[in-house]
Amino acid sequence: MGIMDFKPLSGKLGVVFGVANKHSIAWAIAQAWHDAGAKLAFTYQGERLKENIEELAGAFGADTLLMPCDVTHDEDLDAVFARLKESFGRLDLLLHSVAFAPREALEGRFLDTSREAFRVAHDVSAYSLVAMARRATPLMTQGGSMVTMTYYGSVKVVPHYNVMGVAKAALEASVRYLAHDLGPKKIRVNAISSGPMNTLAARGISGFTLMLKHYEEHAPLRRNVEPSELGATGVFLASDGAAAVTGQVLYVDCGYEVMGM
Ligand code: 0WE
Repeated sequence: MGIMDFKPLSGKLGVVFGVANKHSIAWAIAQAWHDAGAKLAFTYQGERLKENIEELAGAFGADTLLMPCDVTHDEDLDAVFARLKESFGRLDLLLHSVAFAPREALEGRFLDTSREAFRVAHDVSAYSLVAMARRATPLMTQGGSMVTMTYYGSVKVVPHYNVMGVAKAALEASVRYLAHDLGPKKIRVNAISSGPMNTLAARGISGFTLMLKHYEEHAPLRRNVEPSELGATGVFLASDGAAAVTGQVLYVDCGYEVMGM
């Protein structure tokens, strides 16, 4: 038996929110969960992204459950978890890898954030975890693991991250409160704080290439994070190896977060 035959998530049933294309962090973690033996269902946001996900998830078998879901619509979330109950009967893993703030809110001053941009950023990027967790809980009858993605801009000022930083702070606090509520049910809730990644969400952010270069020069490991490394951390958090880990923000950033200058 080879080392790759070790399947820490064998028999686990999971749902993944946030795959847009092959560069998505959600896709990196989904592949790692799949390789570790999990059976996965996926949601996609809008018809625009349906073809992408069909092509990607098709590799996991033609019967892979794919469901449309706008995380700001309660009816969409209700339908997703109803179908998960029908198809899987139970749920063990949930990946939340969803964020959005209106473009203009990520460009100028935080001071100028509109009420609507603030609301949308928090609804999509933070409340959606709570909305998913509440619906997933009754399906996690044997305990479970929920994982979300965050970024250091929640803790320190990263110029232009603006309202997303405030929304990620709300997300990280939500992780702690959910961990408290769900611990008695053996459901763990954690966040991965990733270094910057070259994904669709990062594309077009002015100065993003410079930001990758900055991390490469200043992170203790002197490089950027690989998608497969987020995958491996996702497998750890989902596995029994992390059975005593909940409510945490785990930095997977090549050590950048420890630096004071
Ligand atoms: O969380 C993020 C980005 C999430 C994101 C990206 C976009 C781009 C397109 C949320 N909303 C939008 N809205 C859009 O219209 N990251 C951690 C990546 C990121 O984004 C930044 C960063 C980093 C790092 C924006 C400004 C400064 C740094």
